[in-house]
Amino acid sequence: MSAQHHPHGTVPNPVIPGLHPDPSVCRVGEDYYLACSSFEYFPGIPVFHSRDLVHWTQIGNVLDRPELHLPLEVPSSAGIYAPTLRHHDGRFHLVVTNVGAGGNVLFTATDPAGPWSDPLPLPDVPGIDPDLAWDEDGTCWITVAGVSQQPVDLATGRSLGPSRPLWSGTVDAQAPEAPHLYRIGEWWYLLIAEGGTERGHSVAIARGRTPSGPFEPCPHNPVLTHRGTHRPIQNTGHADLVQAPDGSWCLVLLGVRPGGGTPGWHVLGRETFLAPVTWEDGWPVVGGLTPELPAPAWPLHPVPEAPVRDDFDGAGLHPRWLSVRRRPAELVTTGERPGWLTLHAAGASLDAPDAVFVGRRQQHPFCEVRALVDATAGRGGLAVRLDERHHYEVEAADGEVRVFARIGPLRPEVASVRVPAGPVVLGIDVAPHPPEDSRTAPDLVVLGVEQPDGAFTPLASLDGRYLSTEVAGGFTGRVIGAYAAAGTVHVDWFDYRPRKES
Ligand code: 6LW
Repeated sequence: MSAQHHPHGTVPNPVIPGLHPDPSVCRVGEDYYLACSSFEYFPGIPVFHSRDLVHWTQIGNVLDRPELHLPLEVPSSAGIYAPTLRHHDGRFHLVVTNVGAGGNVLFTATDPAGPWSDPLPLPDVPGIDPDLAWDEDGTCWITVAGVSQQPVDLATGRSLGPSRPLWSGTVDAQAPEAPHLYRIGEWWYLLIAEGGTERGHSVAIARGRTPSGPFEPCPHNPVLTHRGTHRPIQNTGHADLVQAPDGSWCLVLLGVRPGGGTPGWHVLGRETFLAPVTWEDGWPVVGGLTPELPAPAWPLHPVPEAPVRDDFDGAGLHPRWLSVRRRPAELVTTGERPGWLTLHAAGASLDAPDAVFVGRRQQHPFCEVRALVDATAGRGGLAVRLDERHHYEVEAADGEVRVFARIGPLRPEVASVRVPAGPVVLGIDVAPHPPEDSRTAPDLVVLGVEQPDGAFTPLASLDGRYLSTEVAGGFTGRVIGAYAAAGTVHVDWFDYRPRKES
């Protein structure tokens, strides 16, 4: 996703919009690489490349092999939490927690686009949010949420010493997590998140003379929080420090963009934002974290905008396409009907953990999705998914198009219409709710069908709050895609078009 220049010399923030939480970044010469959590979605752990920390291109996924998929019993929003990505001794190292399916593991690669190694289990490393840092004698220290630390042999995955508690944040703050350790100048800095990943989220830092402390906290902690403010970016935390191309410093971090009336609902998940950092008396000072960042002083390297249309004419799918607990390649194919994506239902609906669903993250507050769907041999269509209990779908089958809304325990059929036999263009518009509408929704999800003359016929306009993280719970955000609930469904093309209001 490229962040295009804005006429008055700013760049949009988030720099990686949509469900891209817990960003971890590393610099290798003039190149930057970043990885994010992916939970139940596969391929897992998306990897991005940038030359300027502003414009990012997804170059692959760490978890992209059939044998690495998640067991069906792993709940949504469990699975792959919070990686740390580092480059050391000529190799990329990534540690991550597979919650509910094995705990902490290490992957390595020479090329961050892949292939990545098999996972090396780290059985002695407890908890979540593992961080990697090496001291001068080459010892690797893994620090985890809580905050505790132990030396680990990365050849065997076994610990080389006991786990020891470190500085664990400011007094009484909940959930000290997302630790990252850095050697900068004469100090070792320990950066953490605290306050929980909701509206109380914050970033705090301490420093010491050794990688294990003792650490003195920064006198102006938290160095970043938006709690208690009206700022449009909320839940700011889970940060990673990185040196910019001009030698200055930045934070990448997660944040959300709530919409609607109180308490506010975020629907895109936790997104990756960028914030400038300066240093005063050996402590970081985080600059303005705003939706329009002043264009950085260093050269920018814009990247091509993602195409609106996926036409499935090629052999595989772009790395942005996701399925649940399994890779899309295990569920769909572009080779059965040339130029079409073919989905064979496995009898599971979107309510099931093994739904045949392939989608892409919603990355804009408002967007339009259209797809040409041939369900003459089955039943399926387009869906906006939060999890198995929160999704809206427009479904074609047997010359009929129907809209369903799954909200917690409820799954009413909301609308239906007869359509001519054969392929049909289904559509989902995520639109601002009209100001005169007192529903204070963050958005309206409008599901419908295109008539043969191209006119879009809305069948249902549903309140978007029920597909928000505040309602569904968990750690993800919306994914919009195609599914098959019965038989075989073919998709000729899939259009995702941002709406300018965003
Ligand atoms: C992650 C923790 C957090 O492990 O949420 O925002 C958890 N912070 O650090 C899942 O993303």
